[in-house]
Amino acid sequence: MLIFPGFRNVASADKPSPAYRLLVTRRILLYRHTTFAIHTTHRPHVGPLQPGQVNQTEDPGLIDVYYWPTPNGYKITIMLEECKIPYNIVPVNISKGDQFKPEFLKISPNNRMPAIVDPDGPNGKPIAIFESGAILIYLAEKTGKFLPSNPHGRYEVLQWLMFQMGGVGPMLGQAHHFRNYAPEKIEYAIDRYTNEGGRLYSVIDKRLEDREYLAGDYSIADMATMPWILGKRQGHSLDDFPNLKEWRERLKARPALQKGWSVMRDEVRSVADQTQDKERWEILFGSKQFQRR
Ligand SMILES: N[C@@H](CCC(=O)N[C@@H](CS)C(=O)NCC(=O)O)C(=O)O
Repeated sequence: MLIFPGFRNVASADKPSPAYRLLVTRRILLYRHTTFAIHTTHRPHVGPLQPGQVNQTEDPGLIDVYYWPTPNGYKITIMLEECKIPYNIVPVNISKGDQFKPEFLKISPNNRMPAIVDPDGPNGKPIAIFESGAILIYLAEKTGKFLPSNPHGRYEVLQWLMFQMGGVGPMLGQAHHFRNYAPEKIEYAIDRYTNEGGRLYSVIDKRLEDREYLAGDYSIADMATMPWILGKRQGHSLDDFPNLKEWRERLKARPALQKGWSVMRDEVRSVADQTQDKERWEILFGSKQFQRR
């Protein structure tokens, strides 16, 4: 049974056509009515493949992206669009608990998306990768793009990528949590993470005083950081960080970035992400999240 055959080759068009958007919406509706999307019949290869084992997806050559439209998910679709690599999207509805399915945990033991499975990994052997930073480095090395090969340039990019992975993502994630999702308003936590977010904004703002991108040319460090800069939602006005604001606008003007940043976004907002708030909260932040698996 193939539930998402139409998701393949997402990178083939510059802008999602109305037909594509309709297709995505239909797929998501279908998805909402299935108990399990990352199903073994469609994805029998979940987890590292053994040599000689065949990937039986409809497009066996394409990279599968286990994905939901969130800042960490966008990093990967942005990179794939920038590199013009076609890919399959495999939706992981984190509001409904798909991240806890045993098949997904084989790829991503931390029950977080994004993750990828590339049937054509190093030495032609399949590979599964979780953690967005690791995926970005993998794709950069696979394509030879957006990560310099000279050691100085490479470490410059990697340090800003790690700054995003260890600082910008987690701290602004906590700011979102305490500002938007915590059942009680805890002033100390809200201040702590909003202030830390502001401090990180100003580190980036200063860094961009005399350059266009975080590390040399446009790179995976910019792609990882940009989707996390959300201004008011994080308690800050971008007007207070003019270099950061300009950089964000510069990146937003890139058609590939726009496309990667919009994969499933509107469809999920308008159609699919209507899991009852209480159930969603339990899955993401309550007892469901903390069960031992
Ligand atoms: N460090 C991880 C973080 C990934 C992450 O936090 N993903 C969130 C969505 S943005 C997720 O899958 N959440 C599911 C859950 O909390 O159960 C990465 O960068 O890949």
